[in-house]
Amino acid sequence: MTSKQRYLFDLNGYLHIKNVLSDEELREAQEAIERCARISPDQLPHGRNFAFDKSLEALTMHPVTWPIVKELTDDKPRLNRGSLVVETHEKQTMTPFHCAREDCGWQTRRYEVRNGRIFCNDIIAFFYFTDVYPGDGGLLVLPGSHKSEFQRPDGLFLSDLEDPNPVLHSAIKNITPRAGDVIVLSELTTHGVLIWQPKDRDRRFLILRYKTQYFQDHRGERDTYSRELMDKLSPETQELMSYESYWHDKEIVKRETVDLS
Ligand SMILES: O=C(O)CCC(=O)C(=O)O
Repeated sequence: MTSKQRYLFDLNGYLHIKNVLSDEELREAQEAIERCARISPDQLPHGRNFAFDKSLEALTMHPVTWPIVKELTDDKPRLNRGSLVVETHEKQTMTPFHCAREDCGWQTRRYEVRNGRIFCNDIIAFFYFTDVYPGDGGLLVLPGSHKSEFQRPDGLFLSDLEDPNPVLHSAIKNITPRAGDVIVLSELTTHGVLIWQPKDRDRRFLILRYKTQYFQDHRGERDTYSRELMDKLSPETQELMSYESYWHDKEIVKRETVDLS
């Protein structure tokens, strides 16, 4: 994690990193998601996810995000899930503001700074494959809310979830990544999603969810990938997804960059 990234992540609770993907990485991922989007999600045992193609699986340890994932988890990362999203204007309601502290209890999530490094036990990386422009809708964040000490009053910021053009409170920021950009967000940072406006374009991105390797956040069926899916993954990804003890050092973590075998 660079000192600039560390400063901005600590300040805002998220990072918007531009042009993370090379032209080739972006093209391969876009082709994969296009193939995946042609299959109905109910025909895929776990819906649309990162295991669909190696180009998507490789993003779990992308050279730009890998040092960030390692630092934030204090070198004890575990990939929990990876879902592909294809969102169109047909979704008529916004995703309300939420964060893991509000959803799961303040005791469950941590954001700390120790020895000049940031620790956070629940983070998300959004890899974008299509462009988002101001006015399109999409991701909203409340910068700085990862450090909030007070319960957010009910309905603060937005109450009508079906309003396609709500007036945003000045504390809220609409993030507009372009294809190839990545957003890294602490799950402690309050966020929501505006209704997608364009009728001729959709919003395509990959959600990668990381926790610490000893953090149990099992939500039943939703968090369990089949043996068949796990067997398809490269050994490096299987290691990234494994639960381990507090003391165990994963082999992949010792590497600055990880190529899938
Ligand atoms: O759709 C998005 O941009 C964000 C999804 C979201 O809120 C989440 O994964 O927690």
